[in-house]
Amino acid sequence: MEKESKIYVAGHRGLVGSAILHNLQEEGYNNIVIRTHRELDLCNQQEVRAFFEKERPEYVFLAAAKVGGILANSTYPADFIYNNLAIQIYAIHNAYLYGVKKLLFLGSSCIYPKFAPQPMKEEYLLTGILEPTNEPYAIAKISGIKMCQAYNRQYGTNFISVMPTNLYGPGDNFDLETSHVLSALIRKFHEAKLSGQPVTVWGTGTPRREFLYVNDLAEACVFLMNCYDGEDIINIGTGLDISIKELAGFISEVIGYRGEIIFDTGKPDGMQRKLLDVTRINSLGWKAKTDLREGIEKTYKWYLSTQK
Ligand code: GFB
Repeated sequence: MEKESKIYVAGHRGLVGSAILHNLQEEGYNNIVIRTHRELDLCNQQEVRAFFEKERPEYVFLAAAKVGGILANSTYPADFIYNNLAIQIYAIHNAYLYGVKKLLFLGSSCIYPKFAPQPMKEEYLLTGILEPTNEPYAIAKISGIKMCQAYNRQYGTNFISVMPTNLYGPGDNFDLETSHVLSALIRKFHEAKLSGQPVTVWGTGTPRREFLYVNDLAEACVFLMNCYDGEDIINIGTGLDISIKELAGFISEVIGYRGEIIFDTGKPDGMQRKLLDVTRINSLGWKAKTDLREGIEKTYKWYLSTQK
């Protein structure tokens, strides 16, 4: 990308899109196109086509998606599969029709099989059954990967796909029903510290997850847009995981909560372990920078700033 290249960041108000937009601006890219949901409904075929016809972006970061934690995925499976498929189909097809030079599609680590060996290598895609709590979302994301590869093969486009691990950071969703674990626990521990009530953590606490600070992901996406042209998907993570119980301990320390922690085993655990093998991106020359404690502190600080 040149500093003056026309770059469309789809989903710039979301956790990932806003971090990518911020990174591009910091790096001096000065011809960025954005649209709010009200200005452009990415699930509307005509609107998406008209947008690409008018703006003709050279580069596209496809960070728009319907996302949520384990409960949201199990409660709204239709919304997850419909919205994600629709966004991908129209954006990827119009990127081809209107000559986009390169598109970066954001997938998810939940595309890998439920029982995949850990850490999960890129080649484990489609080698086993998926985790049922997020199968519709995973199927949509796998379709996005396959669409990028199919367009590259048939039409010679340059559409790459990246698979981020579980993300967190400023701008995350803190709604207790729909959020992911890290932001949910920040809110729960913060509120429990104020109320003196115990904290309820879902599941057994034994599942292990890898957490990547969203600004690191944004940096990796801009890095790959500039230096990776390939058919293969690329994992983006830290290569380190911790149990949900350890995460709860970590967050309680940062927040200064010393009360009781209850594990609600009536809630699903989801995948027992979900750790990405990051050999491929590391060998391209990128590594995650932000350690978990520092990332939690920054995210908590941001959360507190929204409470005033
Ligand atoms: O973050 P999370 O919802 O995503 O849950 P997944 C991770 C683990 O934390 C699960 C536990 O074992 C949860 O049961 N957990 C404990 C909690 N307390 C809480 C809480 O208060 N809220 C939440 N949300 N979890 C999602 C997928 O799976 O990960 C998506 O459903 C997506 O498709 C995303 O891929 C990255 O890692 O289980």
